[in-house]
Amino acid sequence: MKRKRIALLMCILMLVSLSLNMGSVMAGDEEHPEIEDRTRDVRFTGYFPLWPQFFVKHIDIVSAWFHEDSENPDYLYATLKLRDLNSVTDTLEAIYMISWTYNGGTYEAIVKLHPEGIAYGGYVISINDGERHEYCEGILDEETNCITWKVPKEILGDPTSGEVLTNTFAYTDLRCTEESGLPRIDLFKDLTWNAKTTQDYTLQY
Ligand SMILES: [Ca+2]
Ligand SMILES: [Ca+2]
Repeated sequence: MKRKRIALLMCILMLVSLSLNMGSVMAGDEEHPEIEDRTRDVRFTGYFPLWPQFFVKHIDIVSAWFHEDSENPDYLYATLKLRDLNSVTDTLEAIYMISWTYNGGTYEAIVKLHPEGIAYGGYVISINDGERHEYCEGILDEETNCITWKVPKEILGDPTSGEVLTNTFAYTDLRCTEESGLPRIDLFKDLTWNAKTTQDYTLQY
């Protein structure tokens, strides 16, 4: 009887320790992305297959995932991984975006890069009742080829644990800059309509 009690006590201690450890781990990661896109699939104007692809690899989406940090529970992190991210573009404007819907609203986290560097470090457009632009930090990391947005959850109306972000989607676009005076049409695009996987994200905190 005594042995059984000790075994039960040890099981409880192990479960408590496990749940404490899980609380400090960032949810969502590169190994389990919400979106896994195909590579070498950038298209001319978004519609026509393109070959070769080497000159557009900086807008080729590899994957995208959401994550959170138990020590910063007021933020939602959204990360977009490219095949070969450059923080400076050659001549064109590069647009990077992750979008999702939550509570009837659509949200788009965006970063724009220009030939001279970052044009917009990051912002979120909330398309609920008309567009609302909110600044949020966009972090570029050329080593990991990732852009990460640090989205204050208050922009989304302070969602709580267990609520779900749906219609997750990512998109990149190369087009002429405003300064060029050329038509601002979309020249090269990668969208995740053809992704291998697209999943919802359940908020952890
Ligand atoms: Ca791609
Ligand atoms: Ca794609």
